[in-house]
Amino acid sequence: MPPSSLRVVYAFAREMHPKTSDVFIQYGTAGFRTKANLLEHVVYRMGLLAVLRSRVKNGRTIGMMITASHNLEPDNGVKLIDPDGEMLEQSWEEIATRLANVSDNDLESTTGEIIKEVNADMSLKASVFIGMDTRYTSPRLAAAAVHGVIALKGTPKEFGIVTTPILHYCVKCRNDNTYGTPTEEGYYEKIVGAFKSIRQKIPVAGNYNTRLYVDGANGVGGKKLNIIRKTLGDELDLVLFNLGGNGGKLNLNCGADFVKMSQKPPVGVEHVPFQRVASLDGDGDRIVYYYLDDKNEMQLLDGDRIATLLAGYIAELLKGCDVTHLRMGLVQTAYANGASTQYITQDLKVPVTCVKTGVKHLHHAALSYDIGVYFEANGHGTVVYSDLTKSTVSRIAQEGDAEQRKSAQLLLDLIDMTNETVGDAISDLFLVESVLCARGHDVTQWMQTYRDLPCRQLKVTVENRNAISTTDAERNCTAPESLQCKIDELVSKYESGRSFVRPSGTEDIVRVYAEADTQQNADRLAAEVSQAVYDLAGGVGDRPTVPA
Ligand code: G16
Repeated sequence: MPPSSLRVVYAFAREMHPKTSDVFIQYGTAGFRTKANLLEHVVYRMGLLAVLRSRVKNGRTIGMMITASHNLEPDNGVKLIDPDGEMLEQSWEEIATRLANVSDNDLESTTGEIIKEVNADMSLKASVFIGMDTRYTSPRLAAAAVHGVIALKGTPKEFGIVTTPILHYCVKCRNDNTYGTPTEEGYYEKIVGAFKSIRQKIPVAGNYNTRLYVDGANGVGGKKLNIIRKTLGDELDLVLFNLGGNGGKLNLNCGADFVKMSQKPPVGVEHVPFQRVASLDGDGDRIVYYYLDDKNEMQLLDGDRIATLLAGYIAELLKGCDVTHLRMGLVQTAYANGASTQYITQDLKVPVTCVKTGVKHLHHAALSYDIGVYFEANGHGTVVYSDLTKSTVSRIAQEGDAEQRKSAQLLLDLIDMTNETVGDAISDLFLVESVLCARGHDVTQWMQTYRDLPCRQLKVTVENRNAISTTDAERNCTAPESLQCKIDELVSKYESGRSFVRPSGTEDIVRVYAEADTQQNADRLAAEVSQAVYDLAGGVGDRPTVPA
């Protein structure tokens, strides 16, 4: 492609997707995310970038997902997906930010500079898969993405409304056909097929009950589960709520983020005591479970709890296979409840790595294990298996003795049921249901494995959230200067106290986390640390108050 053809990059920008705002936008925890009306030029430019990325990867397919995931309806965003179905390589985030922020007049020349810098061979074909969530602003942004791809002579393929993990899966399959078929139907066949296969081997037993309530967050995940529900027999009885009808708003007072952050059940679900409920987020990449007890109090089974459930069962199956040379590890972030980390290391005897927030960080750390289980407490996570693990387990499934073969075949089903590319609420739901069924456990038995330390998360609005810097997997604050000292002083007043702060990469706020021996103390500590953030980092609006 001669440099003169880059003129079309400017033409599309000027005529169809002009940059109408000077607000600086940064590639965050999971792509660009802000008010939908500030994003059209950004998404168009990411269409350009996706083509360059595809060419740098020798024409392998790249993904673009239009979504703001857990954020409320007025926001939107774009996540870029690399050829193996992972999040965009971090070294490209700076390039993405640069391209998103140049003026329309400089867009053509900046594109030319980036082509040289990344050494993109413009004569190669380029392929980009584009998906979107259910937001009313998504079709317009998806169209901008398509224009970006066309402007650099790439080939877009639109998947319409899909969950983020379905698009990750399709990208991976398009580039590696041993992983599956790159279609939504191919995804259902693999994940649901593996679930049906495992359920033929493990009949319902003990206290496990096949009924599962699901809060769909009024987003895409619930809609896809409604399709799956019709293909299920008596393996699982899905009762779906918050599917987007009856005026329900996306992620508003419902969904995984709401349930985890507010520690309250969602609206829109008809609760029955001790009934397991799974809550998804807006684009179907997170899941948490909960139930209401006989006092109508919510008991939360979050990402930490799912990670421990899966790791414990996988360890059991590995033992059944008589395999000792495969290393399993668990990856968490600073948000992991201290009690879960203690349970994993001391009871499960599985090593734990702590990394910065963002599945991109967890995913990479998990790849260093033969079996890497990674989950954020907010319910975002999956399991990755090395080639050695897959070949070892496949061999035992064929050649082992009867007991070994049984464990290996169950593990092969679990591997097939797992979307290894990214955290996936639907895949995780089937994994959890399989393990609970295999154990014959109800939610209370699942809950009994360890007792969470009471915790609280709060949000503080400040003038510039990037005034907060952190280190040590976000557990220590390095700026503003005096903030960490203040946090240490506050924490020292509480039994089992722990607290940290960090700027969100998806919302314009600072997140505050605190845990302590009682809920009252966790709530007080979180509020006191919030006040410190407000005072020392330029809080705006009302100063947070500390509960009496
Ligand atoms: C995204 C990321 C997650 C992260 C979450 C919150 O989730 O993929 O890894 O935990 O944002 O990030 P932050 O605390 O920086 O706002 P999602 O489900 O919103 O795409």
